[in-house]
Amino acid sequence: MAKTIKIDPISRIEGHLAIRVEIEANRVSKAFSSGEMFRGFETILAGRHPLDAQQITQRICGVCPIGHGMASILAQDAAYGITPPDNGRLLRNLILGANYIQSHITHFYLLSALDFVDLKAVAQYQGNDPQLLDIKRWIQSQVTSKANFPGAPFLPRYEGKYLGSSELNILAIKHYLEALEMRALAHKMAAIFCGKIPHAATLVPGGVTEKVTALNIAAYKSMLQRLQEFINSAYLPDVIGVAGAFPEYFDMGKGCGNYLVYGVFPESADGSKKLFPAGVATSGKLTALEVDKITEDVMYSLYSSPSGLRPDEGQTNPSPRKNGAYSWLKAPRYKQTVMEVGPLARLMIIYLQGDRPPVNKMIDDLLQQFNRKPGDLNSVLGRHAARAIECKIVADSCAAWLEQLLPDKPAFLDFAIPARAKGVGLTEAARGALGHWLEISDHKISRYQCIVPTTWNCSPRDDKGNPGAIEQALVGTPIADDANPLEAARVVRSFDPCIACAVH
Ligand code: NFE
Repeated sequence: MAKTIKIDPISRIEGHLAIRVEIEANRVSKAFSSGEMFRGFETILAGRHPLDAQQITQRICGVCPIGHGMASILAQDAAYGITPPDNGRLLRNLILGANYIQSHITHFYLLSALDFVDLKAVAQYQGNDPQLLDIKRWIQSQVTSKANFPGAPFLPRYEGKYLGSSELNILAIKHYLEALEMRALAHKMAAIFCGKIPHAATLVPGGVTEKVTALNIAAYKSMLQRLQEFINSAYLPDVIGVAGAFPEYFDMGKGCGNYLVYGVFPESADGSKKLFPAGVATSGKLTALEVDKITEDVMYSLYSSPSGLRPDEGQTNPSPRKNGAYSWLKAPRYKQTVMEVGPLARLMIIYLQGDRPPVNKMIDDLLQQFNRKPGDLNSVLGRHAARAIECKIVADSCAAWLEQLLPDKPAFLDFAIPARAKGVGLTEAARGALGHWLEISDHKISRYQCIVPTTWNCSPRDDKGNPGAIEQALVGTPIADDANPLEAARVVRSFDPCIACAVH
């Protein structure tokens, strides 16, 4: 008989997620992913001035506000029929690029690393690094502490196999501490061009309101160089170190194998050429994105709105006591098929297109190092590696975009808001494909629908009963100890879920 384990809440992610798994013969046989709160941003937006949208939607999340601001101004660009000047396009890339770097470093070190790194190893530390000595003293004091939660926020934890080498553990803990500084630095770097972060002030339809000056280019550049050093000397090697110590995670967390990318970081004036191109890969076959094939099912979601609607006709009617429903997330589908979104999806589209040799080489080198095949990237380690490789690609591209800025030239253009209009803003937030669908009537927002990366990845079952991407990735996961379902937590965290976004 199946045994049920509930991880609720799953910690070290954004927002409130409950995972319920059924275990048979020490493996997950079924999984259910539940977003546990309703937020209602789409409802809040109805009746508002269209220019409120990029401010209000950024409040969906403190981690990826730039993604939401960007989707919102892209939807307005489309509705108003405007295209930003080159400076505006480049500043948008630089602001979003800084947000990606911040988000990926945060995810690996501050959210995921403690799934693999043994913090207790610092008790063996014999060196004289003041930060490590502080942590060592803190760990030692916690052993004898009478506090209610001795060791919080790091302990208690699921017990299981962690990194064995104390040298690697101590290096990783040092990088964990550095990552706190690096994420702050990436935030400061974004704020050079977006005024403040989180919740940028300068993102507007038609471009970006911050000026391009030699001074702010130089400031961004100096911060970017430090971040590039950290990515090259810590982040990438640490992911390789984890892969070397836990190679079995190339075989765990295998998802649906279908990838969806809207495309992001325009590199041509009309936006048609992108650093990460749009595309769909279904079982290894590439096709062009058809936006009107996206729908949202709600049979198992806590909404009374009709199921299977396209987002441009979407509705959000909460129904907290709906029978049989188990999540506040809707279930987005592309051609009624489950899709994974995120850094792995973005790299897989480039890899399958095959026209970017340096990116393919980075992926092939990684696979060769671990004697693995491209299909093995569909795994826990594949997602962590894709995020780290992407972080490097984005940081290096930011350096190139900086060089293309034209100081003292305009970064936005003027526009008029029509009485009636529709616009779709498709971009990629750090966690994957993000779309905002806007409708304006009588100069006000009459409909606003968001389909968010984690809504794709963490969705419940659809109307046909097909489990969502994370639900599928959990099936087959071996669980060595029911009381410490560390393996399941590692699978879920590899997707970098943000439920605050997903329920929006
Ligand atoms: Ni709240 Fe977000 C990103 C968006 S994820 S973090 O990245 O959009 O659903």
